[in-house]
Amino acid sequence: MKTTAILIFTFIIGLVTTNNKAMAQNYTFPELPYAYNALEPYIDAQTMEIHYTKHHRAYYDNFVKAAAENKIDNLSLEDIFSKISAFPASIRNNGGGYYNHMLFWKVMGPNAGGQPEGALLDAINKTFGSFDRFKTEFENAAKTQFGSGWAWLAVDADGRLFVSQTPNQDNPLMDVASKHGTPILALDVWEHAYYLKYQNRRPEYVSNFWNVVNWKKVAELYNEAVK
Ligand code: MN3
Repeated sequence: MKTTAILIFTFIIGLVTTNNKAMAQNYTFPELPYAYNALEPYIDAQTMEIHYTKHHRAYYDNFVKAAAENKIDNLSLEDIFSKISAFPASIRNNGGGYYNHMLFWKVMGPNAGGQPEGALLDAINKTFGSFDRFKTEFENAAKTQFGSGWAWLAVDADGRLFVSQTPNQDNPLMDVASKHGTPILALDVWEHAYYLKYQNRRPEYVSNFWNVVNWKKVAELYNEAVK
């Protein structure tokens, strides 16, 4: 009787494990939501294609591999980032690269630019004084990030906006970030993001970014983050 019970228990555990394995691969490589040349002339087609098919793809592939090796591929990226200091560099760098580029593609688009409306614009005006002052602060974060990294607009736990910068592929969701929150706007300032067109002129790339920001999408992300 006892043996039967153990056998049944083992069988159930086996089922659960198998089910977990089937669910484990919960990461997907997203479609680019526009054509490679859609952000011309501000971001050139060749940069977009290499950035998406080579750089982003490599972060994704390496993250999936590292997540499986570390047996954390049943966790969401948000869960992993919230305790990223406990994981090896392969998870931090590749998981960050995977997530950060997904957000970056989403917050840009053709026929974009201008400025946000509604609750997001109100929050920007309240936090930074004006939309122009916000732009200056964000541009400074992007220009002064030493070496490779990202500039962010994010929402903290109290629903307040902040601008920050992170090195390498870190992001504000990570427990190692100096300012914590949910990112709603991202700008990649790695040289691979701009060098073909702008060479060393990062400030020009940064100021042209405003022409391709999809504020409708950023506003959606803001509304979700403050819910
Ligand atoms: Mn990049």
